[in-house]
Amino acid sequence: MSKTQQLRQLLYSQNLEFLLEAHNGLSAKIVEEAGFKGIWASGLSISAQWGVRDSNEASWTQILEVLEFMSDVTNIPILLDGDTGYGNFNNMRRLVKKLEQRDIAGVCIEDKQFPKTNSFINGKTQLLAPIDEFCGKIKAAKDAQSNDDFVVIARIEALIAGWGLSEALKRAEAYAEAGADGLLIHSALAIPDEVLAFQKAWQNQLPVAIVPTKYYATPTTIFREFGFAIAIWANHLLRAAVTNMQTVAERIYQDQNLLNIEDKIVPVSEVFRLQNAAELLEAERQYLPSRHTPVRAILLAASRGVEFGELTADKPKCMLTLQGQPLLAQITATYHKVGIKNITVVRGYQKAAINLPQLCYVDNDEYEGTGELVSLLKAVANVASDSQNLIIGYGDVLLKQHILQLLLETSSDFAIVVDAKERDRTPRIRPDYVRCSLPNSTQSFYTPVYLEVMGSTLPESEICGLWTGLLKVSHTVLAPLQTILKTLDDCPEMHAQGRMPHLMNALIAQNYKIEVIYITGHWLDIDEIEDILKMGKFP
Ligand code: SPV
Ligand code: MG
Repeated sequence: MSKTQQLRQLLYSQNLEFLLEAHNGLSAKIVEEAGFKGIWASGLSISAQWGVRDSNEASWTQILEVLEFMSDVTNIPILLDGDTGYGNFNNMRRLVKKLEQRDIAGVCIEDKQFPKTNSFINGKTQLLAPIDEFCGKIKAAKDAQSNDDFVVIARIEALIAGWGLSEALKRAEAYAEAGADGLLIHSALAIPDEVLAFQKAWQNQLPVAIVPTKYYATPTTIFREFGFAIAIWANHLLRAAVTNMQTVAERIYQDQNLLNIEDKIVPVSEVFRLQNAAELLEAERQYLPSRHTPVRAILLAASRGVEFGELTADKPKCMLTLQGQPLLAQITATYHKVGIKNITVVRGYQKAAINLPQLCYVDNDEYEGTGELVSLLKAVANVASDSQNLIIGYGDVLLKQHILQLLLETSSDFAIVVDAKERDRTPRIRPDYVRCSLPNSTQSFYTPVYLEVMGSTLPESEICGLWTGLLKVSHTVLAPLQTILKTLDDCPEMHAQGRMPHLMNALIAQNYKIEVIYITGHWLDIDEIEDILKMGKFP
């Protein structure tokens, strides 16, 4: 049932129904969860939660914004306390249109002058609207609604302003005639006598709502017996919030600690529940699959870096310091920035010198007589049955975080990052060149590109770029990866000298597809002293 149909049903049901006040999305949700069938969007409460007066100080569009939050998080109808309609008949028409757009089920307008004052502040001095003018406003509202079920309630303030029962009844007749769907009769007395007298005389020609704020001690059965349609508990969540906020604020101020209040307030998990945080986590699983499969990294850092001579006498090159920070710390910081916290570093040469916190370590103590595939095999053995995707990289390659981000976003089982520009550079020591299904081009931007072969001695004309040392392996292929590494390791030559390109080519030989992500620059392989100098300029 639509929200407008629900409110209409509450108004016309044979039972006494109840609305509870809400003043924002959170309180609206709390009203619904408590079991109420409808919400009173109270002008007093909404203005008070902003710390302003109930005198039209907040603009009507600000009210609309709150209503939108309230409506979005609830499935029960909202009846807006629309004050005097925020202007004349014309403002009223626009209000109705905007309320319908936000799925607000109805509006209650009161027959006072704009700007209104709360009925409990000097009510007797308040000016009523001329009857004919207010009837015009009701008609305008009814003509403006595009949904037949939208409800317009006319609120009579004659008792508040001291004009007595006959004036209230006269107005009731006129408002019913003008097309109101229901009436609200308001009274500031501490006893219900005024509203009961009205109801007795009115004889339910239209359903009548009441607001028992002042005559709160009246038993609800009386309202039922008198046939009122709706009782509105108009400001009680706002007042409850004030009571609790004052108590808690004073307590924390005095104690300067939280010990006395922690068990008196809801845990943050309850706030998360009310915000429906669980739905977002679920949606993220559906819409952000690759980014939200947890990812770990393995960084290969077992070699000394002989090219650095004395600099690496007592530490491996990944621990060379520049600008006060070891190279490895700079590299792992980039991984951390993209959310990869679980990083395993494979140590070998001078392993005790690699002692950064927050990293896991695997040691390849045979690093002198083995190739890097042995290091990788040792690390992969620990993660082969993992449900996390894996990024394999080097402990001496600096990168900008967007490069890792690109890898994280691919859904391919295997993916590598290739620098398309590096093919033009002077050859390095053992460059890992690649030939791919497509060179870097506009076409490769929207067509998947796959690795065909990786090696240091590819013919110049075939080279599409230089591998950056980054490989992504999805968790679903960790077990086959381990098997292939073991098979390679069984070959003595590979055990002694196997490098990552051998692994890539072995994967291709077994028909695995390795997606290629092209980049140009923004990474730095620290291979020689000259590279260390470039590190200072690496942004
Ligand atoms: C409100 O809740 O803002 C009302 C009811 O209009 S009363 O405050 O009693 O006027
Ligand atoms: Mg009000």
